[in-house]
Amino acid sequence: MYAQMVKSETADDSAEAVAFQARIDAGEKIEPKDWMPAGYRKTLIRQIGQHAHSEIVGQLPEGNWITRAPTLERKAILLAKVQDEAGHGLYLYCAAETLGVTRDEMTEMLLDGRMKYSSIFNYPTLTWADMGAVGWLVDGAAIMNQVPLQRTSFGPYSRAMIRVCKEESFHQRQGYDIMMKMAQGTPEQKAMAQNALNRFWYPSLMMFGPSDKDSVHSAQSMAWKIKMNTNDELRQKFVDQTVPQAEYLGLTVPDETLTWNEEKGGYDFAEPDWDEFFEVIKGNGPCNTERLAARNKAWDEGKWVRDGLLAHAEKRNARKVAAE
Ligand code: BYC
Repeated sequence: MYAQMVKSETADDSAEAVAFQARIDAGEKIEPKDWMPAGYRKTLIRQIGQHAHSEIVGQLPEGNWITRAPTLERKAILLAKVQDEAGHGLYLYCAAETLGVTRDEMTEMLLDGRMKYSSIFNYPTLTWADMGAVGWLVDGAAIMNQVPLQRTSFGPYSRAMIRVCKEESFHQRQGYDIMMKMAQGTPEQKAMAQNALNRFWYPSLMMFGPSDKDSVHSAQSMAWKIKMNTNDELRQKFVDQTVPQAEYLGLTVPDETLTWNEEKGGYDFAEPDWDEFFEVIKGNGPCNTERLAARNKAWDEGKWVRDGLLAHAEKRNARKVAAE
């Protein structure tokens, strides 16, 4: 169905485009110097760039708790996780740079609102239990999306995903471990865990993007294997995986309509509030202003470092040229 829709929407029947699609259909990887349609390049820059920004902005809600982690061990683990997110951002910026855009250009587009980052990071982290919920649900949703992306058609993106997924699995387990500890703790700790689940459940479902009928990019992105599944397919898999985990914790998913559907072999569940989702991605979520202000501050305050590194590189280069 998707392939038919795409064919009628795009009219590029050039020999190059036909050969390109044949390579994708045969499961070949596309490498940076290969010919690619302008739309393929543009979509990848948008998606990989947005993904990279999500990793970097995603450090903020968790960084908020590093100084307040309840034990030295928890602090060390959280610190390592937040550092991993920075690393993921860097691999992804590098992957996007192979498509002809610089990291500085992408950063400027993030800072002035031309590029997005994941909606989830516009929600606040109010208690320590939120570190559990973020690791368990947010990293869990990220893995659900990213495991198939290890097979995505663009070589540098798929290779970056392999490493990212390994680290995300550790992140999810550390989140679940926090939830487990709190759910088995005092009644107050269990209530904090339940409250975190209540607040992060629907925003986590939103991470997969709008429902398929409203997803503007899915058809073309799937034909190009930039996306491997639809938004609704991944959301369903996430719910099916996560509900038994919540039951194991003794916590309740905040959805009274949740029921197992024998026929489809999955849960029926309530959709998130899509009006809220579209407001958040337009910049009107609870923390959008704060997140972008933090990134702008870091960018402005890091200018002297960037300038210094550039001046140093220019001097070294000039010395090298003079010596030759
Ligand atoms: N947030 O046509 P659609 C992580 C936008 S975090 C914001 O379905 P697409 C991490 C979309 O960009 C996860 N915007 O789009 C975990 C488009 O607008 P534009 C980061 C969203 O691209 C812990 C419009 O809505 N992962 O890893 O086919 C700590 C229509 O949507 C969202 C990735 O980025 C959203 N949730 O599908 C730290 C994975 N959803 O661009 C970090 C790679 C949709 O036309 N990305 N929009 O203005 C993807 O797989 C896809 O881009 C999406 C959306 C599934 C997210």
